Amino acid sequence: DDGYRLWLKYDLIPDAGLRKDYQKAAGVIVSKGSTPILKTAAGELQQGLQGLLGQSVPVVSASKKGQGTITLAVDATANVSGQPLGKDGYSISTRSGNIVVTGQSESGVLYGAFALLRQMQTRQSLKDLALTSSPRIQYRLLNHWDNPNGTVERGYAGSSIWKWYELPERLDPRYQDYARANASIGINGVVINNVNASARYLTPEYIEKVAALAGVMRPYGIRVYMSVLWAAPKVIGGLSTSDPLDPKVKQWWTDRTNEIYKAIPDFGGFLVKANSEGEPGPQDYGRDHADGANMLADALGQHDGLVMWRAFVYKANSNGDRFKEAYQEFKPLDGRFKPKTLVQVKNGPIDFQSREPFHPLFGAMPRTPLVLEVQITQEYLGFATHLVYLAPMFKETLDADTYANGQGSTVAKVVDGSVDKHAISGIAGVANIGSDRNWTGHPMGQANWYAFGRLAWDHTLSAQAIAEEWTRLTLTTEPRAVRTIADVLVRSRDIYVRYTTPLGLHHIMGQSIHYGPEPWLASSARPDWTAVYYHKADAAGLGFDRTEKGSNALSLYRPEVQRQWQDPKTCPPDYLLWFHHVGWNQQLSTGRTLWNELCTRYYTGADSVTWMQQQWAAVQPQIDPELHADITGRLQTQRKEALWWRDACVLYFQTHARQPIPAPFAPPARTLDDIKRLVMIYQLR
Ligand code: BDP
Repeated sequence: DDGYRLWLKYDLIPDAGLRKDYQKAAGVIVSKGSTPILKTAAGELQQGLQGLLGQSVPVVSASKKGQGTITLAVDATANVSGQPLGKDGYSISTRSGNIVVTGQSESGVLYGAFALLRQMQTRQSLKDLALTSSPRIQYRLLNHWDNPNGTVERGYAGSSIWKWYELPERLDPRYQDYARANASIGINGVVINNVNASARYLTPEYIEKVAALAGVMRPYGIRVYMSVLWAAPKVIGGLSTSDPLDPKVKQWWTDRTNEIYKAIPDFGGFLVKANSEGEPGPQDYGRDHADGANMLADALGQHDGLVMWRAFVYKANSNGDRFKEAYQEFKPLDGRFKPKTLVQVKNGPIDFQSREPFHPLFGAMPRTPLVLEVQITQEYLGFATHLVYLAPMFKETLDADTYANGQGSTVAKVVDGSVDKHAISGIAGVANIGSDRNWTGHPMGQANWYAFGRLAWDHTLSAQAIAEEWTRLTLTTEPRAVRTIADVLVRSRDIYVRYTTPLGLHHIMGQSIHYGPEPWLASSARPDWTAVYYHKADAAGLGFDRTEKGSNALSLYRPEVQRQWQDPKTCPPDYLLWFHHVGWNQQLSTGRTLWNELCTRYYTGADSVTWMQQQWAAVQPQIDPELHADITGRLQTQRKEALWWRDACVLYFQTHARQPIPAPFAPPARTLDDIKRLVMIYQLR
């Protein structure tokens, strides 16, 4: 198994009895309608059933009595619970022995068809089906950080899957496989290029190429979006300015937008990174983010498209606390954004670290719909080498309570629009997909793509349930192995945090590649790109004081949230060093001193990788040999590197704490210099 088929394997169901039941139920498909998306739904169902049941199931206009029939139809009212279906929702029911899949829209039918296949893939009964499901978030997008030259920013699975030099004439069959994988988990939009955008995509030549991709995505209910370079009017438009209030600039964007919609009538809209990390933006002309976003919204005019404006901003040479910057820039703009403009906010205030407190903008901009942006690609979580299942991390943010509108105003409910009654809602995941045969480099990275889609659809699903579902679809249906693997998945992110950044440490990774430890990093192009800026280790203790005695970033949260984190004695250990500078000998709620707790977490975290290896070894008989060997090898690397992280961090922090490694742990056998050399090698050009 080379992993190419992802969770859509559709191998023949070995249990002959079960297969027979399914075969009886799936004699023919009756599709009420023949639009492209409905055709896709019927085609996908046929393909899946062919594999699972080993029988070809015809699509007919009407079935005969006694034929097990699966009916596909758009019907917003016909649902099993008596509730009207939400936008793009579906329901699957058994009526007089036949299966009926209805969707609120064509896309809903397609999602229902995939859900029905999932029932069979996970060996559920098809008798008395009564499933209803509607997405809680309307725009469920992948963000590709893919460049025109084929590289992928922070991508670890080969190069970009888009072959710009072959488009629009040649359509790699992979594009369709990509679309079906996304549609099967409810993803309905794709930003095709990096937020550090090239102006190329706005030229007629590239619009044609993007249009060709859109043509492949369309029958799967997926719309394409573009990241745009703010300075494009200057770079390719021949204008002398990109000032959003300049009439010529406005006209230029309006013309480009019209051109795009002529080629791509269902174009999704624009994603913008502006005045961030050196990217140009409206502030270059004394304007603000709202001026920029609104100008693009005007350019979109009557077209059905969105502007997603990113809040990932921080100024060069800021002396304060980077934690606060996005909040300070964006909060005052609340209420200034035009309809169809959303502000896209990363899950945490710094930058996709392995654990961050939720971004304080969630709940702070009630008049602006906020898109939650998470990173599926593991930039700060071990690339495609470490097994880290991200659903627990996504859930941690989604379930965090902002208290914006009283208790229960979770980030998920801010994002899905229910807290502030927004008509539009969105969520974005930075894709971990590349040209590797198995799409994601680490085979288990597929689970992160999958989990993102499932949570974007329904944020109330648990990380555990998704892990089990994905494992059954992808690796094995044997119950014990499923339990073992799901257990490893669910615990993996916490294990990673323990051996890399326990207790709320953050941003102590290798500076140029963001891989491996570099807590000693003290000078860089900007202070907030160093590690010491964040951990603030000294002879007294460790951690960033963000209380009122320090940067007071804590004050950006509601009082209820502040109360959870403001006292170092009661602050949960996972967030401790995010908000406090804690004495080395300070006793924590765990009963250990800070120094002892820190060492304990590094050591037990690294040892837990051995546990993961053992668990993986135990399921070997149930797993495809090629796949098993692949992951076994990666786990060996992970163990080796967990030991680097452990040794680097305990040895480095020891230079400040000046205490021995506590029993029962053995001090590292190597020196800090040994480790520094290793880390240097990895960052050599
Ligand atoms: C950081 C990445 C950088 C991205 C940036 C962003 O290191 O490559 O361009 O985020 O989100 O995490 O814009």
